[in-house]
Amino acid sequence: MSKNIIITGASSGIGKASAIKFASMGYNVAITGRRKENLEELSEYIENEFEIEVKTLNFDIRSNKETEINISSLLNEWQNIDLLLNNAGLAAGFDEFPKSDVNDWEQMIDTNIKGLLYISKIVSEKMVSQNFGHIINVGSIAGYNVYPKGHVYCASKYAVRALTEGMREDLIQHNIKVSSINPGMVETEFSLVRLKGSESAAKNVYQGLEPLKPEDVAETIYFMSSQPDHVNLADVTILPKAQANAHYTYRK
Ligand code: NDP
Ligand code: 8X3
Repeated sequence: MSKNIIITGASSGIGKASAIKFASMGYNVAITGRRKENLEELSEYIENEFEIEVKTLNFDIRSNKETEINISSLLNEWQNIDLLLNNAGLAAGFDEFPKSDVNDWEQMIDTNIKGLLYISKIVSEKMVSQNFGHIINVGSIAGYNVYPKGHVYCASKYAVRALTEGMREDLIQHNIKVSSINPGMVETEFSLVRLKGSESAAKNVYQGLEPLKPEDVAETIYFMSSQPDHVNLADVTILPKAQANAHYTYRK
C-alpha cells in the first residue's frame, strides 16, 4: 500500500522542504497553503523529480469550512492517511505587548491553534477509522521559553505543545502516534512575515550565526516518521549550534 502524507503550509520553508523529502522517500504528498502559484510550482517540481502522486490543496487553514471541504475531497480519493504534518503557522508582528496589533494576535491564534485543530479533527477521525496514523505538530522553542515581544506567538506555540500532549493521550488507544518537533531559528520566510516584509530586518535576525536550514528540520521530521512502529520520538527540539534556547544565541 502506498504511503500518503498531508503537509500544511508547504508553499515555503519547512513545509516545502518536507514535501520534497517525503516525496523523495516515496510518499504521495498533499500540499496545502494559500499561495496557489507556489504550490503549483512545487507540485510540478516534485512530479518531475519523483514517481509519486501530488495533490495541491489551496485554502486558508483559518477557515474550518474551507479546511473541511478540501480535506474531505482528499479523503474521498486517498484510502489511507499515514501522516499529517501540522506545519502551517506564523508569527505576525514583533512589538511590545501593549503596542501590538489585535489583528496580528488573531491571525496567529487562528492559524497556529485553530487551524491546526480544524485539520487535526478531520484527519484524526479518518485515522481512528483506519486504526493507524501519525500526527507531527510543528511547535517551536517558543513553546518552551517566552521572550520579550514574543507574547502571543509564544502563547500559540505553548498551546501547540499542550495540544500535542492532549491529542497523544486521546489518540493512543486508536494506534495513532502524536509527536512534536520544536525548532529554534530556521532561515525561511518566517522572519520576513513576522517583520512585515522588511528584508533587511529579517536578515538581521540571523546576523553572526548559522541558522538551521528548512532541510535540516525536514530530515529530522522524516527520521521521526520512520522509526519502528513501537517507537515515538515524542517531542524533539532542534536548535542551531549557536542557539542555547529562545533567550540566548551566541553571535560572532
Ligand atoms: P514560512 O513562512 O516559510 O512558511 C509558513 C507556511 O505556513 C507557508 O507555507 C504558509 O503558506 C503557511 N501558512 C501561513 N498562514 C496560513 C494560512 N492562514 N493558511 C494556510 N497556510 C498558511 O515559515 P516556516 O517554514 O519557518 O514556518 C513553518 C512552521 O514552523 C510554523 O508553524 C512556524 O511557527 C514554525 N517554526 C518556525 C521557526 C523558524 O525559525 N523559521 C522556528 C520554530 C517553529 P501561505 O502563505 O501560502 O498560506
Ligand atoms: C520560531 C523560533 O525563536 O523566533 O518559532 O521563536 S523563535
